[in-house]
Amino acid sequence: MMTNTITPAKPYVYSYSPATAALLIIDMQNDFCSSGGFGELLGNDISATRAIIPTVQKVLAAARSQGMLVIHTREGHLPDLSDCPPSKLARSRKQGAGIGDPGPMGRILIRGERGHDIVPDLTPISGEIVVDKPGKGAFYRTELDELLQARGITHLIVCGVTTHVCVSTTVREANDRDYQCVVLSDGTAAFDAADHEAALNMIHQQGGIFGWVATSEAFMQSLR
Ligand code: TIU
Repeated sequence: MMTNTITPAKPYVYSYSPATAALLIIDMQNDFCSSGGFGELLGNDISATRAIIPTVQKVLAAARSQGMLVIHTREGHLPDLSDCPPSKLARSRKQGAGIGDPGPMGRILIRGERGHDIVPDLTPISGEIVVDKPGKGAFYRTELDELLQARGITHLIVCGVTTHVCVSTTVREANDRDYQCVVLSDGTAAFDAADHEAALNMIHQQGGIFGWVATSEAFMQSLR
């Protein structure tokens, strides 16, 4: 099997085979990247999450051109809120962005609403997988682990938002399940740059305690 290497990477070179790797794009949906979505209603400036869309688009095109498995995730809840933890619901309401309440993008953080859609530039195509998740992590109450195992996937190239919330939670969950993750530093974003930097440091510190960090360019170079 072909071995590709991403270098530079922190804490050191990342090796993977495209046949057993997947591009995992976390929550690049209107609720976190567009005006009027959940992220903005929570009180955040969404310019940083919007700004990575062209970079993720390039990474996605590179992965597609190599036939790499692509998985998109979306955070959201069922219309009847039966999958929303009461404390998450209560905190969202207290913050003025009540999950399920009407908003500029439809009902906030609800499956099927416009806010829940992946941004137009990154719309999934046929053959790509979309995992809908009620939590911050992509493994909790989803089929992600089973579908990765069924395809023999061992390595995850991770993009998306937000670095310190859903990206970090997912990478931590993946690490405990023995998936080797590399997070793309310019293919991920948080609303606040300090949170983004801190989250990346927490991934690659201590010899890669949760995984690796590299740039999108280094990843795309590894595919050539
Ligand atoms: N996708 C994701 O990260 N969900 C969040 O709620 N992120 C925040 O930073 N709030």
